[in-house]
Amino acid sequence: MRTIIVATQNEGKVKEIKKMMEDLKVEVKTMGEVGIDIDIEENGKTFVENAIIKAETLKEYTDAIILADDSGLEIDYLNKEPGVYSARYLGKDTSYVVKNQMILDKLKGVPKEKRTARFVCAMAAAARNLPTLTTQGTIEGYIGYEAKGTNGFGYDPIFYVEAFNTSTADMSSELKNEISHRGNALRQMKEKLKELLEA
Ligand code: ITT
Repeated sequence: MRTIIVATQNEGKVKEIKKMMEDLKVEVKTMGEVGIDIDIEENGKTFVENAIIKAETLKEYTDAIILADDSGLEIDYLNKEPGVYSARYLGKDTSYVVKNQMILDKLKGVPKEKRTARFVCAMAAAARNLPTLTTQGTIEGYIGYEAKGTNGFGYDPIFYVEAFNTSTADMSSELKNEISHRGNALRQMKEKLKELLEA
């Protein structure tokens, strides 16, 4: 059975990705589980560039397929910030309770129609002697007026989806995976990987 290593240090991403890969006939491992501990400089200008940097750097350390995720939140009122800097925005070690409150403060008094935002997720799958595959998914929403919900991670408590009138932190993991940027990117990647694994 082929092994896929999920190339992320972010536990929130690991949880979501592992759950969505349960139906693939592959062994899914984290970097921690296979003893790879490398800090990669994400100096790309786009989500896709960064996902490729992560996957292609790590493929040199293993015979397995590396699956990397680079994602983030674009807030239109803040000129699409934090974007590719989402993990580092307002300080890498600042808690998300504080970061989310700081964003709510920046958008104080801004009407709903100007609070539009989206999560973007780029995925790259790379392995030695194979062409690198990439996909991208997005989910449109808006920055709410208060943090809500305890599921998910990162900016989920302030990212609201119109159709559900609540935040992605206030949704079950099943629902979030069904509609999210990551779910969308991973479903496309699974299709591409299936072709590759069956070839
Ligand atoms: P790795 O590079 O190790 O994967 P990271 O957290 O540094 O972990 P990114 O550079 O891709 O990953 O930054 C993504 C950030 O965007 C993440 O830390 C969150 O703050 C935010 N983010 C991405 N997807 C999210 C989601 O589904 N829900 C909430 N926040 C999300």
